[in-house]
Amino acid sequence: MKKQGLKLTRRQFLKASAVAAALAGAAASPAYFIPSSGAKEEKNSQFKFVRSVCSPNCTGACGIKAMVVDGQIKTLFPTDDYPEPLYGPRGCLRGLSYINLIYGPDRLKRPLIRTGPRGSGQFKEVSWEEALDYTAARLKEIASKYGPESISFSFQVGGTGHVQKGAWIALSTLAGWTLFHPYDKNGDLPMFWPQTFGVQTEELEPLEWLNSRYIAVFGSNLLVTRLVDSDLLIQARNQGAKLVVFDPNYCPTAAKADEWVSLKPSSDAALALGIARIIIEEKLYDEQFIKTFTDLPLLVRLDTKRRLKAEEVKGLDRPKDLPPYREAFVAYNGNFLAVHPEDLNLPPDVILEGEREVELKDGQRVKVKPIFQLLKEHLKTYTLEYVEQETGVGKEVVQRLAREMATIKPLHVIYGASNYQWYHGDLKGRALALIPVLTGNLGQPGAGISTYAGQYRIRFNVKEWWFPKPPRWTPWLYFLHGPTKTMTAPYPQNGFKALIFGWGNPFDQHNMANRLRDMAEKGELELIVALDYQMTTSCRYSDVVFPVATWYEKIELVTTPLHPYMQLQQPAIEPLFESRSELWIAREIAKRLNPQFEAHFFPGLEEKEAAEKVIELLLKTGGPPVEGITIEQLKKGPVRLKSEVPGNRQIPFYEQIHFRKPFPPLSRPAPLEATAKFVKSGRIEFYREEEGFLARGEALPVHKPPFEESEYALNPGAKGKYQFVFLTRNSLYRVHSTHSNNIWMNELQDNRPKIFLNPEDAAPKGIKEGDLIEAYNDRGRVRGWAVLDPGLSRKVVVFEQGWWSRYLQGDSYNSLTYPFIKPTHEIYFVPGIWAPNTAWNETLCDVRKVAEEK
Ligand SMILES: Nc1nc2c(c(=O)[nH]1)N[C@H]1C(S)=C(S)[C@@H](COP(=O)(O)OP(=O)(O)OC[C@H]3O[C@@H](n4cnc5c(=O)[nH]c(N)nc54)[C@H](O)[C@@H]3O)O[C@H]1N2
Ligand SMILES: Nc1nc2c(c(=O)[nH]1)N[C@H]1C(S)=C(S)[C@@H](COP(=O)(O)OP(=O)(O)OC[C@H]3O[C@@H](n4cnc5c(=O)[nH]c(N)nc54)[C@H](O)[C@@H]3O)O[C@H]1N2
Ligand code: SF4
Ligand SMILES: [Mo]
Repeated sequence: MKKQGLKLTRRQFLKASAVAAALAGAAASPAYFIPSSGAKEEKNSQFKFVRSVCSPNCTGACGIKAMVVDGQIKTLFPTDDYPEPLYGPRGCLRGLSYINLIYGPDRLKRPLIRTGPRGSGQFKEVSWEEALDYTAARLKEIASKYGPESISFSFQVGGTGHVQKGAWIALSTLAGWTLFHPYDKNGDLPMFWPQTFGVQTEELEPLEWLNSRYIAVFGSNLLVTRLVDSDLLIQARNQGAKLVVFDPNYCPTAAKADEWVSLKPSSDAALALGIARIIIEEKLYDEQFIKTFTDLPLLVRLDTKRRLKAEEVKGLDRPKDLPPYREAFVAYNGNFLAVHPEDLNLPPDVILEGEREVELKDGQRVKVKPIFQLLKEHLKTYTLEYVEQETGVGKEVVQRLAREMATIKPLHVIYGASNYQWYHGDLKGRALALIPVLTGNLGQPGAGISTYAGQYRIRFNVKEWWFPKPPRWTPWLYFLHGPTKTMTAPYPQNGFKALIFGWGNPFDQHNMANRLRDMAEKGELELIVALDYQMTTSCRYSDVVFPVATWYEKIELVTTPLHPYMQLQQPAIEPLFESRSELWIAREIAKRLNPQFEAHFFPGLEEKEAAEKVIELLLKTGGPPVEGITIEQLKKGPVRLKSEVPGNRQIPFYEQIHFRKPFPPLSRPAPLEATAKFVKSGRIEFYREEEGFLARGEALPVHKPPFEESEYALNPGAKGKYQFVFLTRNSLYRVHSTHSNNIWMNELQDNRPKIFLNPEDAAPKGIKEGDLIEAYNDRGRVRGWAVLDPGLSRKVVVFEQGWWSRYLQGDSYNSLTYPFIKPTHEIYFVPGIWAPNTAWNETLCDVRKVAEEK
């Protein structure tokens, strides 16, 4: 096994040089389809540049120009045509070497049907007719046996694929299949957002970083994961903003900061609550701001721990005009006042502190306190001593940072994905949100809290194309874990029997505890269908593989949360071999399932024309953000989406803060009714009174150490046995598993997966730099070559996620992880907005040296 791994490495090197030579025009490698001659030599050739967009699951969404000669892409260039030049030039080495994937040896050529066991990679090539007929017949059979909801469709990040992904979402709704939302599946859903602000996620656009004076980054490696925009972070710093990075590890972003604060893994909530205590005790908070925009003045009954409602109080009533998702609570300014949830103007003399007694309608008298008072009492625990003990950050440092953050404005808090991909990631976020909110840093240029993860965001109305029928969603974690007693999402009566996936590689990226492989190998899933352009690990586990067109071979409409532009992917070349667009494949399946379904997909039109029709439809029905945008404009270059902020800037909660609109703003595609119930008071809420929160002592943000409610609860034996955190951060050389097989990227990494650990942890285990080692636990293992990094936190093992299993001798790095479900994530269910979020880093392991076969 190990020997093979090394041989593969050597082959990779040979291939790398062959292809580098081929690209230089010297020789052609049989495995690659790239043309052999360079552009200059082709005197009579057809030569053009086509502007398109790089669209992996990376928030860059970089405009890329393809140089095409005689129908073949020779080079990909970064673009520099953004109306705001600071957003350009865009493009990184991954995106620019995508050519290695388009023409690479893993490129799928023709539809495939499996012949060997699942995972064996044994397939026969078939015609489209055969593949489509076979798939449709199997789908019909499964739907009639178990119900259509037992068929599931998993896609990725809607924002980069309104047209093609939309086609499969639409087909799923027409056929009655279950959809998995990518955002919680990826672990990218920061659950503190709906819990505190009632929204899916909000973030400042990077141009706003230049307006900040203080940027506090909690576990977000922007220099790697927001590479093309990270120059703006450096520019902000050069203009005088203070950049502080809180990270257990000395990451590249920490290296560029004014200050790196090393804290223990998953201790951010203790730190944030310690800072909040100082802000409150030293009266550094913005009193008017918190009275207007937060729930802190609202009263809580000490007997029930619930907020006091106007209709309970003698002499007060629920206002007549309230929508059902709103609630009028009570505040006190000498009198008890009903607080209208849609009117943010409270009298300025409302009282934030103290305890009172109130008479209820039934004559009962109960004690009440403002949430601010409860918070102040609660924070007393977070003394400098306690914070130092929990986080490892010195008392003086905490005190100084708290005062800086409270007084230097605008303050921007960035809370990264690896940091909330923990079981208590929501608590950390609720605690961190206190810092900008207490200090009134919200809704202003350069101020706020942002998360920057994934491509989840739907920025305009997509209903007409995506949802011809109401969709049926279930969180992905239930697919792996099975239903729970506390779940509020629908679950198919007969379980899941089929999985169709596209735009993702779930068998590497999501097969937590090898559950997905088990489901495939044991036949629990009767049908697995893949849509991809290359033979990934997941395709190998599939029964049918549909070869699709790459980003440079089809039309697509793209937006990203990271910059506010809408862009077009425009085809530079014809789809290679027999690959087709997903829209075409969806239409062919639709036709075979039920001829009436086909009508939704512009039958009779060529795939490109149909895609353009879809874009016209989306622009026509997309609502205010896309008003006036035309496809002709988009063909020329990026167009800024509209918003109610001056200059159409992306400044979260601008309308709430400046026009006093109630919270929350809309989180598309969910209607307001679905999300407004998260913050019934119409305000930012730090107090949660649902039973699930009360029962766990999480009514207010609290610090809880990792593993107690997850790993140790599941497997008490893990305590003591596994003492290392298995941290799977993102790699510079890949976008998740995309570019895992890009020979240029792999050459830059010595073709070797790495496991990083602190030299002091390595020494007692006899591990030296470059040794082959493995991280393991009761569920699985992953191997890599040791890198001893003194900048890493002690008792942490870092593995950069995304390697295909074939580079790991068949193991999956995700075999160590487990689909823990936090019950507070199940209190409501709104797909991708309030749903159980995956917590990759809530994983313990040990590490050991393994013998390397020569
Ligand atoms: N190059 C590249 N860029 C990408 C991606 C990619 O795969 N490759 N993926 C994109 C996507 S979809 C996502 S979701 C984002 C994710 O991007 P990020 O949010 O930047 O996530 P990570 O790189 O996983 O981790 C960021 C940092 O969190 C730190 N960290 C881990 N645990 C803790 C903790 O408990 N406390 C603190 N304070 N820090 C902690 C880690 O040490 C690491 O330095 O990146 C996007 N950009
Ligand atoms: N342990 C651990 N696991 C993780 C993470 C972690 O930090 N730790 N990170 C998680 C996160 S944040 C994310 S976002 C996920 C990402 O995981 P995935 O969403 O699975 O992302 P990729 O691995 O990049 O897979 C994308 C696949 O889509 C294919 N593809 C690209 N373009 C197209 C197209 O136009 N059409 C079709 N049909 N296919 C296309 C690519 O070839 C590739 O195989 O991974 C998650 N998994
Ligand atoms: S991989 Fe991401 S950052 Fe790189 S070019 Fe593509 S979209 Fe841009
Ligand atoms: Mo992500």
